[in-house]
Amino acid sequence: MNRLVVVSNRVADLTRTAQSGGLAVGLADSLRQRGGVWMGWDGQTLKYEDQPEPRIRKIGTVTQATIPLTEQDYSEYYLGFANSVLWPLFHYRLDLVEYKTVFLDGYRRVNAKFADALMSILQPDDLIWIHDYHLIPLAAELRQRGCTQRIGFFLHIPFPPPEIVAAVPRHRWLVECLLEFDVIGFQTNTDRGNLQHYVEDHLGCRVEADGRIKIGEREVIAGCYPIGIDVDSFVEMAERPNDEVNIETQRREILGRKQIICVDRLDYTKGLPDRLRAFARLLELYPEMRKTVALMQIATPTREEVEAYMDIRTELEALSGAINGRFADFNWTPVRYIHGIVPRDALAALFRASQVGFVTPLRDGMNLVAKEYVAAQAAENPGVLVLSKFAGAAEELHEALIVNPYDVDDMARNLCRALTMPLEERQERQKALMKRICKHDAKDWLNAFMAALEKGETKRAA
Ligand code: ADQ
Repeated sequence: MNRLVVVSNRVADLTRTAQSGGLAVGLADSLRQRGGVWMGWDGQTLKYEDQPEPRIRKIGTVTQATIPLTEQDYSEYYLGFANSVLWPLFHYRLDLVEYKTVFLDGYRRVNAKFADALMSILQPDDLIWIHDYHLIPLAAELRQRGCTQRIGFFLHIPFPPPEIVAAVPRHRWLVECLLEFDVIGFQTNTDRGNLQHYVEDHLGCRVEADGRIKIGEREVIAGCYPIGIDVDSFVEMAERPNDEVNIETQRREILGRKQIICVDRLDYTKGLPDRLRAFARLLELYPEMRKTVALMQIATPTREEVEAYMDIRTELEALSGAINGRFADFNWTPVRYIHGIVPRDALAALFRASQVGFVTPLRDGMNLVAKEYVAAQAAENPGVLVLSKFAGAAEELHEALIVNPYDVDDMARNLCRALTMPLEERQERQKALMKRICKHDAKDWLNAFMAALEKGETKRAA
């Protein structure tokens, strides 16, 4: 088996059990199973440029190779082009894009730096798998340095329609860079279709029926590989007794109260404010629900230096305070807002102890929380997943209650339906959902992508 070299902006800390961020969680699960090298930024920022000689560290089956960035790189590449241009734009939020020319310079510079570092550790038979929007030009940079190994790319976030991509400064260059990869993986068919439309409309390329894109003599595979979770290990964590969660659950059971659980990185794409408004609307439309249900929102801060992220935090704190101010009683707090990271085993136990998983992003590549919530449920008495139609996961998880995250009344009605759903219907939905997340789990994602990268296969095994 060829050595797998994975590259992403950051490498996950494989020694920690608490991890937030879908890429870190999804990749850590997959890479531990196969073994290989994981290269990325070490999270350090230096004042001045340093030789990008990667620092090597072995953790179990994975060798980590990390490099630092300068403060200028961090500001222009990471906060700038990646998170103030590509992230909002690829999530259809043109209103939040903030572009400066130096951002693009920084983006190109850091991709060149990654390429230099990677070239120093590559072996001739390596397979290279690059992840996410931070590193779109990396294959082009590697090719310029003489790299001949096969290179794949997986986009964890959505790929928007051509008219939105066209708002990216130098969008044609960006997509041409993407086409330097041998395999381009997307979360959904919608995303893959959007790339195909772009290359047909803007680059005049031919797209074959099986998704191969012809570029002169070359052929690129554009495929749909929905990311999954390590279902078995999540089930095992959810079933393991957790004293703290159990005490809290028993208290709720005595009081006859249900719990709606929400877990996200604190990000404007996750639809948190309208979600809280929908919960308030539930209490307004169905007064009988008051004191019978509480919503727990766990939100971990990210990218706090970007202005739009500061705004969302302020908005959310004000909203949860306002809902509690309006509805709370001396013995009932409707919204519990936890600003931080929860260890994965506690998270799994909390999912299992919650009657509704409420996942309402305005736009999301996949959304692993939705799959984790399903994995954590007890088959004999499962909770109900209420899921945004704009999460990539909605393309697979049809048996969830699918909602429009912009329509507060629709979400409130579906929350009520979830909270009052008969046991038999809950069991049927859970059974079907569980089947789906097991079929497309972390291993299947890795195998399907690797089959394309190693052998050029365009079809997944049934
Ligand atoms: P994210 O946007 O980070 O991922 P998601 O897929 O939901 O979104 O993954 C978040 C992960 O972090 C989950 O495993 C979740 O349990 C964990 N997490 C989040 N908040 C947490 C908290 N407060 N405490 C503990 N754990 C927390 C990106 C894309 C997604 C895509 C993934 C994987 O934006 O669309 O699904 O990558 O490809």
